[in-house]
Amino acid sequence: LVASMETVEETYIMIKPDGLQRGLVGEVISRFEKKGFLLKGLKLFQCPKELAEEHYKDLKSKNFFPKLIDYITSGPVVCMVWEGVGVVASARKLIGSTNPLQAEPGTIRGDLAVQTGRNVVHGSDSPENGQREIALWFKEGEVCQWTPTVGPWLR
Ligand code: RTP
Repeated sequence: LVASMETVEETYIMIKPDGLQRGLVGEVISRFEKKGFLLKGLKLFQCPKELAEEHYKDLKSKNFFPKLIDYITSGPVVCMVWEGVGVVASARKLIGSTNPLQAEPGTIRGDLAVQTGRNVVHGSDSPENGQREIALWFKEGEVCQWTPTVGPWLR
């Protein structure tokens, strides 16, 4: 096997309240599984306002910030940690553009969403933010370190 040039990374992926309520949890998880990434953390969670504000702190000055916080805290979200070679950028590609109308068909948002303010899923935008967000959403011990026994085909 030729080893990949990319490094193994972790990213924080979150199914937003609309994704959960529309019954898209299996669909979203399935896309990451089929791609070949490794699920290391998974939980259903009602996000407190303070955590949503911390998560999206870089967007605090935006006019849509209050609406965004209301949206993210409107019901439970599904929090996930996915590991893999180049997973941060690849997950962003699988998710598609922020505005679902501009997202390519074949992406999660391109296939499953219409509105920017209801765009189903979040993915970290850098490995550094991935680590920051994992630490924010998961407690110590909630993220599993494990290796599948099927072989190193995708890693
Ligand atoms: P995310 O962080 O959720 O993965 O989204 P993103 O990087 O694609 O987009 P970002 O610019 O970081 O915005 C975060 C989320 O805020 C909502 N948003 N609403 N004009 C608007 O009403 C507006 N713009 C952004 C979206 O839910 C977006 O995913």
